Amino acid sequence: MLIKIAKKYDVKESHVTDEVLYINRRKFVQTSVSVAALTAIPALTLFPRIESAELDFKSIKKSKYSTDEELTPFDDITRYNNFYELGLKKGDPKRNAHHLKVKPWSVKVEGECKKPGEYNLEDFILPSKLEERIYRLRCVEAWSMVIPWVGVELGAVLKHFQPTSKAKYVQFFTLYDPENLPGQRRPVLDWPYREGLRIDEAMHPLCILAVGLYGNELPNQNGAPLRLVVPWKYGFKSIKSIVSIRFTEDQPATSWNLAGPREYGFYSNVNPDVDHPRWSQKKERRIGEVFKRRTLPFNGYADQVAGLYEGMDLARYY
Ligand SMILES: Nc1nc2c(c(=O)[nH]1)N[C@H]1C(S)=C(S)[C@@H](COP(=O)(O)O)O[C@H]1N2
Ligand SMILES: [Mo]
Repeated sequence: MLIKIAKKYDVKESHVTDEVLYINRRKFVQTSVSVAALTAIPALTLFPRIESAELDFKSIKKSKYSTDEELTPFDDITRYNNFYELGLKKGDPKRNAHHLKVKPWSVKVEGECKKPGEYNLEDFILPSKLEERIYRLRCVEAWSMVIPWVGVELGAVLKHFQPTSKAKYVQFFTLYDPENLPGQRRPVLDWPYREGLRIDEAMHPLCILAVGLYGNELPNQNGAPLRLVVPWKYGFKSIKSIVSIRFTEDQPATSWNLAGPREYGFYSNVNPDVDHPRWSQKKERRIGEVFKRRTLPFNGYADQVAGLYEGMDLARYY
């Protein structure tokens, strides 16, 4: 029997991406619940301030790790999103952005570390450390963008919490708030959304915790007030709206791996040689462009990160 729920957020199957459709079909079976341009803008002050934490954005440094590729326009970055807590269609997160309450916000730090506790953003996001990092983001759905993030190096933040020698991995969780977040009222994924990295991946200087983009605070739909950005992995590793960080000895569970273990591994490095079981990863469409481009190993960051995986069979550890 099919039961209709949450009518307001019902989606037609034709509106959702292949991958969600497929995952959802399995969920139907399991639960018997029907689920159904501007160019780069120079004047940063054009953008409305979106209130989150009280962070000072006055002195953002440029990073040597930035790409010099053409930026994806602000409008595309903020209205073409994946944030299933706010809906499954690409336009839903912007439309539902107001359902995410980002004030007040704190982050719980737990597990294998010497400084666990409940922190405010201001406790570990130091304004003097804020950098602009222009990174490619490559979604597993084979589209990509170039995004000017504002953030701090993840490794520096993690060191602040003093991980012990048992901390081999770090896991991140998005907030769980089904009363406010429409997407969490359905079993699309195992909520809350969670992700993880091996500790040496997390400590790599390319990993950042982003608090802004285009020189201003993060819009809610992009994961305000705090999100991970791991540029050499598929977009889904870059978990949004983080409320907890847990250091673990064992490899932690990740939402997409739980949802489809054959399709989404723990590592999820951008790898044109390992197809997703249902589509190729050889090419990608840069949002705003007509012709597809070749996808580069590690999303073009191979020189910096390939060493992390020396001796590993990346077809097995996908
Ligand atoms: N909490 C949470 N984080 C998430 C997601 C999500 O659905 N929920 N989607 C992921 C996916 S699939 C991608 S491609 C990126 C998209 O980031 P953007 O919308 O800022 O471009 O966020 C990732 N982080
Ligand atoms: Mo994605």
